[in-house]
Amino acid sequence: MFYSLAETMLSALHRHAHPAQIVCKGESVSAHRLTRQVQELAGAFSGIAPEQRALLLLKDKPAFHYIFLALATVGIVPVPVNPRVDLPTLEHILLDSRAVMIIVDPDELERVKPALAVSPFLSPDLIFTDDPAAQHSVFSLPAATAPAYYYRKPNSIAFWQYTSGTTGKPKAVQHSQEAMLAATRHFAVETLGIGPQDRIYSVPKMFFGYGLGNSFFFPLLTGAGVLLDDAWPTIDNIAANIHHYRPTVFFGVPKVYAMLLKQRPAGLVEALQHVRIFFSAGSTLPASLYEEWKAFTGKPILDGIGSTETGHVFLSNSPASHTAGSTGKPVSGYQLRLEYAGEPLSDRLQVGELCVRSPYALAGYWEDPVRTNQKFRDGWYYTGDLFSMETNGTYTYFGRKDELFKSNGRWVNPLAFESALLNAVSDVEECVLLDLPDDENLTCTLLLLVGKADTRDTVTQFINECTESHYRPREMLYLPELPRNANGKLSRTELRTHYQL
Ligand code: 3SK
Repeated sequence: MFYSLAETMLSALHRHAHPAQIVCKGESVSAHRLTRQVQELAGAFSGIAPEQRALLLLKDKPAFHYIFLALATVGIVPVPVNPRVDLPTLEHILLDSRAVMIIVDPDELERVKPALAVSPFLSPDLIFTDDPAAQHSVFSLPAATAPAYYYRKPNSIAFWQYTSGTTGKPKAVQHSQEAMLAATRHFAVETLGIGPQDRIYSVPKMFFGYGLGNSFFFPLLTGAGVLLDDAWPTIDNIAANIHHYRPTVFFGVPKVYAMLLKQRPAGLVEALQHVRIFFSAGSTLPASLYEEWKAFTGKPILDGIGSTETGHVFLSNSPASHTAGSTGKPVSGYQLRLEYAGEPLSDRLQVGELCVRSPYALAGYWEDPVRTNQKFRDGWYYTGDLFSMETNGTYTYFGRKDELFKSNGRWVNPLAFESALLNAVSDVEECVLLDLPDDENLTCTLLLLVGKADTRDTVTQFINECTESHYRPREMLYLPELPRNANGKLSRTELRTHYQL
């Protein structure tokens, strides 16, 4: 069977005919206008040979939707990349993907030009911005022909994403045409119940897999409306967006919820009354944050975990079943198992590495057999995340496999320590237990904390009374905030290079 992802998405748009499919900067784009823009642009792209890659360095705005769908219509493979990407990473992505085309946000074009010159694959005629008034704008290309859909098999590659994981240069994940249709059906519709009645607002941006599902695939395929904000998120613009758009589904990361709780912008609780789903992913949601948010808004935050490799969220709480400190149950369509030392775990309460399998997920990284062999075996994706499964089938997170370390010859699980500390001392907002070499190259621990400085005594008391001696940090350091990467994630590797004992 041959088929087109773009055709499926455009027919869903036609079916729902949303009058305000996208809202951005106070303006609405109807499903009808979106379709027209896609078709005009696809006509302009139809002279370019299909199945080649086009990098999109675009902010969250309607042009992202037009361009992605127009490229998919004619069979060119869109590769969304953070518009603020640093130049060495962009050079790597250009060379690794052998992209022939790039469309760059006008604010970033001058900055990234030196990296573009490095690629022999990029065609100088195919370097564009999305600024309609600029000379090299995709929107001023002549629409040569009426576009024809480029039909391929459901498992043919539709788009790529780059993921850095915890180490190394970013590697490409190739997604099939059916991957995000399955993710939308199983996660957005069956788990969260998203439909045409909803208004979605995702703080994570579309260059990140989490945001791409939330703001591109889910609304267009389900008929829900979506708010796009081209500004980098701050608490002020998040609060203003909630106030003006009144979303019913809000996608965030734990840090966003923690900051909203801390700053409590005026009128926020009233504006949040329309939200029926608060969702969180990207990093684990502490039980204390779940409880505080529930006390603040009256509603829970549903925590889940996903990955670029699997398309989207594969383990999640749901509106019908949610517990503080739990990551929930497998999303339908995904098989999960826990493995320890190469064997599936039989005892449900033991901790093991979470492995995921789905008929739609990729089986390896583009041209990277070494890292493919590290992360994929027999169709299973090895997440590197440690979980236990409770007797009711829900999963609890226990940190990253590669974050366990030995101190005084005994294993330390930093995440278990951090969540116990956050639960025990409510004035600690965030904490990280880092393993660092001391002067004699022995592993010692440093505890980084965000919170009120006067928690020092309570924290010390908790550590002395509630933890074993090998968990005791050599030093404690209070910081205004913890440094995070562009996806809002903490990198312990980067933290280790910043701090010393
Ligand atoms: O949390 C993540 O890393 C993620 C990545 C891609 C898609 C969805 C999610 C939650």
